[in-house]
Amino acid sequence: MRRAGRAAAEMIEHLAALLKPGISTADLDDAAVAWTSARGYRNGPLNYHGYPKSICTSVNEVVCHGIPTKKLVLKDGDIINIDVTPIVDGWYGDTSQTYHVGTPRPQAKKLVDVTAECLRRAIAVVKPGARLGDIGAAIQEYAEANGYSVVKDFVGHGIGRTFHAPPQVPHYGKRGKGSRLEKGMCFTIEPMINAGTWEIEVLDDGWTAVTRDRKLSAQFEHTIVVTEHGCEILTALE
Ligand code: EYF
Ligand code: CO
Repeated sequence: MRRAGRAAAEMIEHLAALLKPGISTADLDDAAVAWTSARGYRNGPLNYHGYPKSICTSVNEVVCHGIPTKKLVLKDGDIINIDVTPIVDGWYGDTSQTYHVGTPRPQAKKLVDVTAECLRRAIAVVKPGARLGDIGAAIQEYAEANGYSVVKDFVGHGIGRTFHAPPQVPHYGKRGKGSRLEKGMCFTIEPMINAGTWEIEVLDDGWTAVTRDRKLSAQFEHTIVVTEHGCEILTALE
């Protein structure tokens, strides 16, 4: 899992360096395929439940599972979440980050910064004996204190030799509630935070989740493992 997590972190850093106005999300998918195949890795999303591409690219009001396409050319001021899951010797490493394209817009900057802080606060509460509700509460309290809402339709998940395993990890909840965490558990935390309503719709392509009010959404994701006294972020470079 350390190797898979490190691969995911290096892969997303590689793709982020390509971001600029004028690049299409299909260009990012092509670069992802080149990066993984050069190393003998595969991409978890490709053909997963029939998903047609190797990464997810979710722009502006897209909450998650945006499908890379030549038709979507990034422009100055956009935000884009890139979500990668390389498979290394059968192990999955899943991470995503939201980036500004060109010059950040102030409202987008606040949303992206708050979402990153939601993930940091969630990771900070992870240790043996903590509960899943402690993770959700850390995210929900900080997001709502900043006037944002938490997406409820998608959750973090156990991960290892399969992409999605128990437990489900909601990004909302109550402290002291839910299952207890145990040393050795590997799972993702991947809060999706909306500028407006928490409600989402899925577009006619059957994959792309967008905010119901078409306001901005941001997401950050890490794969972590619970350790004796806390946790290790497997998808961080440092
Ligand atoms: C069955 C999918 C299935 N799921 C998760 C499957 O990186 C991910 N999360 O952090 C992630 C990426 C993909 C994914 C790509 C495809 N799927 C998506 C939506 C609905 C669904 O229903
Ligand atoms: Co992911």
